[in-house]
Amino acid sequence: TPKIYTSPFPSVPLVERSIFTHLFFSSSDDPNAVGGFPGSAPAFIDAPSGTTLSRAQLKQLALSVAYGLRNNAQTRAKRGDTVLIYSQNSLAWPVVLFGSIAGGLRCTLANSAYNARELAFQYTDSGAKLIFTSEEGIATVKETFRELEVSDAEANKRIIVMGNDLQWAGGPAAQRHPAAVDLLRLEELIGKGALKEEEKFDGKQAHETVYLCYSSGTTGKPKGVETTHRNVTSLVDIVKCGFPEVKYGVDKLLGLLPFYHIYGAVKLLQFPFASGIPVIIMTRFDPVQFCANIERYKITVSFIVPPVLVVLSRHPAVDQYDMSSLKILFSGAAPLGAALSKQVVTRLASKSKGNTKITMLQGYGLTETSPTTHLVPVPYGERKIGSIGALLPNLEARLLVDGGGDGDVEATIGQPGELWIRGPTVMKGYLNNPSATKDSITSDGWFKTGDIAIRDNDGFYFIVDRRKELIKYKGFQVPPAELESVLLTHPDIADTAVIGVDSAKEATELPRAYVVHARPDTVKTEGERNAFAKEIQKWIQTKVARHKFLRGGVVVIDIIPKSAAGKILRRDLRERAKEELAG
Ligand code: 4UW
Repeated sequence: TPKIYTSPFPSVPLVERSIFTHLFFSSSDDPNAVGGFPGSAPAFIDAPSGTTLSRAQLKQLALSVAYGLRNNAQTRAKRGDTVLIYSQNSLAWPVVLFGSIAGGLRCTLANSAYNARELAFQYTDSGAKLIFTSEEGIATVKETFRELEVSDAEANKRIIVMGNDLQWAGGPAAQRHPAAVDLLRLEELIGKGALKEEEKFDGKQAHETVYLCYSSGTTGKPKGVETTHRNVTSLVDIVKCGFPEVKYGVDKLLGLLPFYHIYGAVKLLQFPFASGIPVIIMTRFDPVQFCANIERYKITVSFIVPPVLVVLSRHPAVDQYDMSSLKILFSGAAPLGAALSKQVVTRLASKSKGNTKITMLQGYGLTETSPTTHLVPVPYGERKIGSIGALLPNLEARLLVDGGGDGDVEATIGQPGELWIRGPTVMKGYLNNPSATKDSITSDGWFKTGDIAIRDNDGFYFIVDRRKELIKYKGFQVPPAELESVLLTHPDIADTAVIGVDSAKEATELPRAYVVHARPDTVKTEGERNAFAKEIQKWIQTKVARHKFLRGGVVVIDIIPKSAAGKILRRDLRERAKEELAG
């Protein structure tokens, strides 16, 4: 019989509603409340200008954008259509996201560093009709449509600019991109009417797909993850139990992680709103602005990734700003080293002569689990350093070791095994990909994470290894299969394999490519090999987004190690890389 672990937290009741209804309409709402908190309370704040959207304003704007998207002569969006959002963080983001979902649309969230090829893939694969883009993204979006052989006139009808101009929110004006003149702007969708329909399909919507974030899962290229309304409403409700000390009227969150990644989309745009907590939006991570905003807005909580801690452990800005308001730093998306974590806590405490007592916490999750499955509650911060925490309520977990022919067998306490998760936050599946879905979710609903974990006697989990081929650069997914297919388009590359190597200095993995030259006699000397490796490292920068650059190096080899079945032996390459980098 399988050993099924449950959560130490009591189960919470879950709802069958749309995300929009769940967040914006609470049964206890008096006329001045929005989602259980005063409508006048701040929801999102643009860090540089201080422009604030209250909860009531956001609700109004979302219903207005929903109406605009459905009724604008150019967009004419229909329920179930997909919109792609391609923008760095901004105050327009929550308006676009909640406006789209209020209107019954699906959203596919794209990395704002993507190039035209990467964007074209996601646009096509997700079946998107429209693209919301920041001013900065316009050129790439236009190039994307050219790549897809869509005429300029037609392309212009499919683009909506979510610009830096915040006049629609009572904020400052900003220069518009010259290429934006022909394009529809978010502002033009606002104020034409308000959608009243959302309640009509509310219950029915619960199990429909609402988000399509992309993840490579355990193998292969990025796939659209079908996240339903119920996945997200469940996540928002079950994750609250991990933050009983995060309170309305007291706490403020810094929103610096990208909203297009599931971690930001759910933990910054939805969970805080559901808890009545304002989020101060930063466009991107900048060490000085990070510290300055903590001082200026008296930030109490920040969700981060491990490389941010590296910066906080060293950067002089930490000494120049008052960061004593900060209570909780919450890390996820990549492994967090205990030493680094202690170093930052000690530095922040000593600089304020002990006034700053920060609790470093960790959470774990995947795009496929909407995302959080584990987190460390505050009282355990110090005792369980390095742990991803305890299983969240309403979820079940199993740990399985490869039984070697006997199928999968359960790991014993302290023994590493692959983590499987079952529960209401597990995705519906991969979009238009039944075989990948079948490989990752068993017939009785267990999702296989591809991560190797240990569970201790207290029910705390530790990630110790990864079974899947995925590489994580600073929390971003780098699917090796995608890089390999790009590398194979280079005329001088006959074969290749990409793996991740650890950089302790930057607290991240770095993608490293092994390449076989198409004409081996031209790379006989060490000098020739190095020159070719450098050339490839440069070349890839013209082909992929920044987080996929081959920062871990390029190595020319004679043959890629493969199994009899032709599978790349990545473990062998990882061992080899360790030796190369040590020597
Ligand atoms: N330690 C080691 C970790 C950890 C980790 C993730 O890009 P995705 O699909 O998704 C994410 C989600 C991160 C996240 C979600 C919710 C949350 O509360 C939180 O804590 C703050 C973080 O990154 O990548 C999923 C893969 O990323 C690795 C792991 O390999 C997983 O399969 N990963 N968190 N704490 N590894």
